[in-house]
Amino acid sequence: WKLLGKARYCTASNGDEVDRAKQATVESSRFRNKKPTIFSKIIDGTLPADILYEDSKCLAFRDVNPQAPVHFLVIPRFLLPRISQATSEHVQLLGHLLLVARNVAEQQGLTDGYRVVINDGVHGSQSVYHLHVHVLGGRQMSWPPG
Ligand code: TR5
Repeated sequence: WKLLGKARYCTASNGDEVDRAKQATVESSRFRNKKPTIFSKIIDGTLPADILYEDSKCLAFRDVNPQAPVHFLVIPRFLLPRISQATSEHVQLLGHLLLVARNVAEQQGLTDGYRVVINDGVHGSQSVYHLHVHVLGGRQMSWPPG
C-alpha cells in the first residue's frame, strides 16, 4: 500500500487478483449465464458501497481495493456477465456506461487524464462476472499493463 496525499492505494503484486480471477472463472463456468454476483447485492442495496452516481441504467461506486488514488467501477443494473457476451442489443447501454465513466471522472477531478479498463475472462483477469468499467486515475499510469 502507498500513500499519495490522503489516498491509499495498493501497489502490491496483483497475483492475488489474478488468483481470484482464475477462481471466479472456475465458479462462473458452472453457471455460464447470468449468475448473480456480489455486484447484484450492491445494486439491490443489500451490500453497502460508496456510490458516486446512479441512474435507471447503471451505478458507479468506489472499488473496495483501489489500485490508484481514484478507482471506481461503473456497472449496468442489467446483468451482462462480460463484455465478450455483448451484442448489438447492448450498444446504447455500453455507450451510456462510458459516458457515465467520463462524467464521474470529471466529478472526481481527474483533469490530467485517467485509464478506462474492462477485464474479460481468464486472460483479462476478470474476477466478478458482472460487466464493469474500471476508471483509474490520480497517478501516472504505465504501459503496457501487467
Ligand atoms: O478483476 P475484475 O475486473 O473482475 O474487477 C473486479 C473488481 O471488483 C476488483 O477491482 C475488486 O476490487 C472490486 N470489488 C470486489 C468487491 C467489491 C469491489 N468493489 C467494491 N465493493 C465490493 N464489495 C462490496 N465486494 C467485493 N467482493
